[in-house]
Amino acid sequence: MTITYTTPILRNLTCPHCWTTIKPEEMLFVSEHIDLLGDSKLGSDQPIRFRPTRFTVQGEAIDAKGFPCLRLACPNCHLQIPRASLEMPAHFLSIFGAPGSGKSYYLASMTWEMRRRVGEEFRLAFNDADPEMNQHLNEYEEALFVNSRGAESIPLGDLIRKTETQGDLYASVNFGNQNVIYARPFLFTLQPRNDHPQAKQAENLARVICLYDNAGESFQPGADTAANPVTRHLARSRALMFVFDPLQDVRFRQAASLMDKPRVLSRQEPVLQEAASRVRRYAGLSSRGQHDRPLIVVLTKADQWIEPILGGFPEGEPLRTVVHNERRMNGIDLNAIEQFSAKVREQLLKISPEIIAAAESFCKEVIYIPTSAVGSHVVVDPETGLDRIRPAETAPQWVTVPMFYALARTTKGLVPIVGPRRRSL
Ligand SMILES: Nc1nc2c(ncn2[C@@H]2O[C@H](COP(=O)(O)OP(=O)(O)O)[C@@H](O)[C@H]2O)c(=O)[nH]1
Ligand SMILES: [Mg+2]
Ligand SMILES: [Zn+2]
Repeated sequence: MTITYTTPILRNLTCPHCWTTIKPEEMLFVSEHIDLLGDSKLGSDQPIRFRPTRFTVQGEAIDAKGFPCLRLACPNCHLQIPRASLEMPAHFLSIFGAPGSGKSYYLASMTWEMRRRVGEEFRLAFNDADPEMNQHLNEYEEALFVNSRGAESIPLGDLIRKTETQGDLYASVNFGNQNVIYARPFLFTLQPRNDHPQAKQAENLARVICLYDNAGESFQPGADTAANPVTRHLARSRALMFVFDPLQDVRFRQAASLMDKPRVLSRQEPVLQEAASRVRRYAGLSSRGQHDRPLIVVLTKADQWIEPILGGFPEGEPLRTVVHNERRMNGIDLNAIEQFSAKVREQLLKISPEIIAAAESFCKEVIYIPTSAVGSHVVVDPETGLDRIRPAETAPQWVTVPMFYALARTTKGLVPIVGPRRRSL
């Protein structure tokens, strides 16, 4: 008997953990009965993965102890794959940057804002593909935005714990003679709602968005190996997001008069150069070849530097109202984003030109977008010099702009674009 699914399924899918191409009929199921622990690849505490031979009338697989099973797993790495991956193609987006540059805060803030806003503003549905798999990100979002200590002033750095190179964000798979560590993706479904202008095309436009939050250390030279392919998603990504923290650059701190704050300084262009060399290697480009996917340089922590450097964010977000079926919705104004990017680039060129050189020799198209994951209510503790915030006052700035820019450039029809349309990549 073959597996029957109720909704249309893809002919092939890509595992978001190990990137193997899988046919739906090759998928494994995850046992549900409590006695069926001890998977050959994942270890003694994980339920056994199996290829089903018996099904319930509803099409659920039946495990060796007679329990119905719904959870799916990859036949190669045995890691869990959400059911939505059978119905919607994967859309990979990588986020990378130096340690402490603000990747985890950015990611949490961006997904929180996406959940809150895309429904009414863009008539899209953005949901966890599998809440269990996104648990860590959900915890980050809660810590930043629905913290039970909302009214208390908390050191900013205490809200989200540092991303570990080992542990919960990574999965270890035993392939007999080799253990391989994979970065766990965060997976979301993004699909047009019934009132979206392209609702009829919903089946073709829907995507499983796969986001990766790597520990910065994984981007240090030599940290990606066959046993530790934690950054291979870069070459699969439709758009790359390089998180650049201006506060780690001493010249930026000088220019923004932030010299008296406690500081972690680091050079960040080596991360970008390392990412470029890995992408070239995985994508088979020559050592000087340019990648043809958009590179979005996300400048984080703008709450601290945007006033002195750029005089603040532009008035309003780069969105414009469009009318569909007599109701207003938002379209994305690519020109406004590109104009502001040109302003940012101009300053960056004066202050840290090597970031621009590294970015622009890597990708043909580079865009620079400042963001703040927490907004402008950050206050400096006069005793310690550390930033503090009341979680109830967090108000992200421009965090969805990089994501909408990426979606507008890499998908067709999901987000309305106002102004001249460009080739999608
Ligand atoms: N002022 C300010 N600080 C931030 C912001 N985002 C992150 N940070 C600080 O930067 C630190 C490192 O951020 P994190 O996201 O953990 O960095 P990662 O190592 O790149 O994941 C945090 O502990 C925060 O203190 C922001 O938007 N504004
Ligand atoms: Mg992190
Ligand atoms: Zn896999």
